[in-house]
Amino acid sequence: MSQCRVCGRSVELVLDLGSQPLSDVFPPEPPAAGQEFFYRLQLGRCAGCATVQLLEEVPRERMFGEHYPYRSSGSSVMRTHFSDWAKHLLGTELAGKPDPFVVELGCNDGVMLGTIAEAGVRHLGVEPSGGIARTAEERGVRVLTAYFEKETAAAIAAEDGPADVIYAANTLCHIPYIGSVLDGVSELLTDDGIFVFEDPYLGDVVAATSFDQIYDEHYFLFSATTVAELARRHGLALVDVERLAVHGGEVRYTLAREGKRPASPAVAELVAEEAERRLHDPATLAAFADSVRHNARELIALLTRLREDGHTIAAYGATAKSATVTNFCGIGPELVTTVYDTTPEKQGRVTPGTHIPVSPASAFDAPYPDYALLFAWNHAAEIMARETEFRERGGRWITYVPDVRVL
Ligand code: DWN
Ligand code: SAH
Ligand code: ZN
Repeated sequence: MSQCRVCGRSVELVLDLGSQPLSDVFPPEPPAAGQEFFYRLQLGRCAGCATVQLLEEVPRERMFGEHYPYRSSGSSVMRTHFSDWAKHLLGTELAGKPDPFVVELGCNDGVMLGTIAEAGVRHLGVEPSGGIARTAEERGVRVLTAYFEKETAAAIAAEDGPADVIYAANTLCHIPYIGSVLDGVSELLTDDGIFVFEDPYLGDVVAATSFDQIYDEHYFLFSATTVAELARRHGLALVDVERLAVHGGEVRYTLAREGKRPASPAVAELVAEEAERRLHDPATLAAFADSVRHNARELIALLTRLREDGHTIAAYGATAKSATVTNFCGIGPELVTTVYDTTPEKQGRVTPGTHIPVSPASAFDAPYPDYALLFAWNHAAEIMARETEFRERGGRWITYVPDVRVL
């Protein structure tokens, strides 16, 4: 058993999703046997602090580097989400300060910091993936191409001084050396500054059986209960929580130095709700694991039956999440012929492990498949609003969240 990255106690297995490839490495063509990197995807729960986390670790350079393909700006809903947040910060935390400084971990293509840069506010994005870091720079964002950890934080503090706001979206849960990150945050933050991060919420993953939120890059499934404990261990306090609908359900956590800010009632309310529903109980998590196995069986049975009946099936959105689904269920090109996706860096390549060709989303109608498996289910509203003709021509969407359904 592995050791908890928060408290050091042992992590007990909750769900074994088997041998998996890297979720964001799309090979240019189907690799020869043995040429693709695989690791074991197992989710566990700490016997001490209850933090839900992966057991095994993939070296960070294999995941986040020059060719990391994810582009945050690929969704209009997410672009609005991040520009709204930047404007909120500009109008609240940053307003009235003489020369405020904002640091973002995992700024990706600058989807959030672009708005901060346009407002002329001092900022720095810390982004280890070189390709997307340059995209952010091209839009006027100042970027340090590095992994954020304690040493990086010390270097930033020495060069730029303390940060009023440190922000991380869908990034803190990607960093297994979380203690080093929290120490760095503590070192870099002004005395009354805030560290805000948003990540997929354990409560939503369990409620919706969204097991594709579990993959190499997602080391943690946080909750208010476990984040409060994480903060406490680093001289910080959880002072606010806000539930977000994006990416299938997330929580935005706000941390401040212990004793510096009063906690909003929302914190105690969410912690109480988690206790009430026994969110961290081994029995709850075991039931979640059963639901995952059930939904995976249902999905493979549906796809197999549709193919036997002579229907064509494609998929929509070559998400990192879908690597877990296709590899756990054994969904390859014989079941799903093509995955359509808007990301140039994924197109013309094949999906990790299962080697389904990825084609531009613009080719979805040439011709439409009978069924489209919605891998980007978290962007369902945005995608369905655009792809109305698929339905009009008799096409049907398939989802597997919260359960397997033809829509
Ligand atoms: O946590 C993470 C999140 C924020 O982003 C990272 N570890 C990696 C990545 O995860 P993902 O790939 O599962 O994220 P998305 O946002 O669900 O990916 C959507 C995919 O679908 C992208 O490849 C773009 C594509 N897409 C599309 O083809 N048409 C997306 C939209 C909205 C569309 O309309
Ligand atoms: N914030 C964006 C990107 C999320 S994808 C959004 O919400 O859409 C996760 C990002 O974290 C990637 O861009 C990856 O390169 C970055 N990342 C991974 N490890 C990191 C680390 N140690 N420090 C800073 N960024 C990191
Ligand atoms: Zn622990």
